[in-house]
Amino acid sequence: MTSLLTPRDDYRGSGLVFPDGFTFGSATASYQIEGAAAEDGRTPSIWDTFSKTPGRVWNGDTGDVACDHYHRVDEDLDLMSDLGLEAYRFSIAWPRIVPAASGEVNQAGIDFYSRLVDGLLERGIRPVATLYHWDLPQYLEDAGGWTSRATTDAFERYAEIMGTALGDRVHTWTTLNEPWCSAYLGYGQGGHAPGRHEPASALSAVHHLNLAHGRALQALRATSTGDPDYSVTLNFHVLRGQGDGAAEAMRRIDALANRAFTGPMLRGEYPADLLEDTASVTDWGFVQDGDLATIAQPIDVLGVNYYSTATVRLWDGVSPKQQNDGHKGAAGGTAWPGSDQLVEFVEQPGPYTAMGWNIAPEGLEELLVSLSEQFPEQALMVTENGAAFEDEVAADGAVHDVERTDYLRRHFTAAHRAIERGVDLRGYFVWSLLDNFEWGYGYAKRFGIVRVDFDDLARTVKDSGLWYRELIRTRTVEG
Ligand code: IFM
Repeated sequence: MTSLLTPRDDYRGSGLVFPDGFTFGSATASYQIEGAAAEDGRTPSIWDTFSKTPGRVWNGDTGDVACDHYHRVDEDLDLMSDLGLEAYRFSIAWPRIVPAASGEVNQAGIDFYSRLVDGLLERGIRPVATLYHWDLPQYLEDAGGWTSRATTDAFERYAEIMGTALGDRVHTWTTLNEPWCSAYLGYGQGGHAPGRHEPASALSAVHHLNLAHGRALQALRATSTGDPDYSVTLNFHVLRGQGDGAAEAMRRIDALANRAFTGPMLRGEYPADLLEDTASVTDWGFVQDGDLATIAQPIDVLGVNYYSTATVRLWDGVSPKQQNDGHKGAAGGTAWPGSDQLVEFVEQPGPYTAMGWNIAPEGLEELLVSLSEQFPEQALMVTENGAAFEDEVAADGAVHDVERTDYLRRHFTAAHRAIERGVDLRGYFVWSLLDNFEWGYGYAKRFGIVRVDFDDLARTVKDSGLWYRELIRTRTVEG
């Protein structure tokens, strides 16, 4: 079939130069790469428990060893340097820092991240540290997890500890990564740790994560002696609608998935339509006086994670459902109670990545422009974008991941177009530096620009990594 796309629609830009000051980085997360799960005082997180529960993670995979980054940190730092990364976004494993309910601080955990930060700075790479990328200490989940307000007390204290330990050197602090996943996948849909199926708990988790974000920002600001930037990373739903009621379906999911976080964090209020839509699930009685002011701390940069779009339609709860993609469908999805009708996530046109997610670079441009219109004063940073594909190792040992390079090229083109349209976009972090533990998919899905052989843990820079190195060197997107 002849393509109807014009070269501009194709998003395969060439000769696009990124402005000076634009930061090129790559990202990982603690549980996905570190391993050393029971070493140097670390205790289990909810992901250790979840991955060891039969049937929860593909193939029974766990993060016990992962990429063994904990022991190979120097090699990985050299790899980042060889790629020319200007910044590295990593997360800190809370159960390495405060391993027990007693609250005692584990110096070995702090030392590990301190060494990582120093190693980055020695190589001229800016450290971008996330406090929470889903590895909640199990002892906190046992006491209620994110449904308990006490978890926000513990998070504030953890933020104080990290601000004191690293706040002289970290370039950017990020409080939370994708609280949407923590709340809705963890407590509502159950596909992520701790695996609970409780709609009211999911909304209470939304609020406590928002509150934890605000309290952590206060604690980080009070303890950091350097001049860091402060941020949070959200994964936005870029929505398309289908059928009668498309606009209503999109409005509902936008409220649940996007505005439930941007409302309190950036405007100091929960959207009225969100409260109405969810009235049959909760009365939001867990929101206390003063919480919204605490949550709405200023941030220097808003982290944006983007992979694909999502298509929704109203569903009567009776007729056969269309495909409901596990990742995208869980924000409200077919199981979400509300008014008289549910919202269903439906199949989208391809092409797809190995995750089954549609490749839609125009969604990234649209999202960045839309956020900059909604929050004109807010600088933005793409803190995650990338793709899983079925990589193969060629006879010469190389990984010719043409599809991933093409995906990245199209999304960098989208980011560049957003900048041309006036968006204050400060940088872009490719997900991920390394193939790693992809949550419920275990090691079956590879997102890295560096291959990890999970038998001998050897690292091989893929062709996409070489392409990215050239982009960073020249600051220019080429074919
Ligand atoms: O691997 C995850 C990451 O931990 C959070 N954002 C999405 C990525 C791909 O699924």
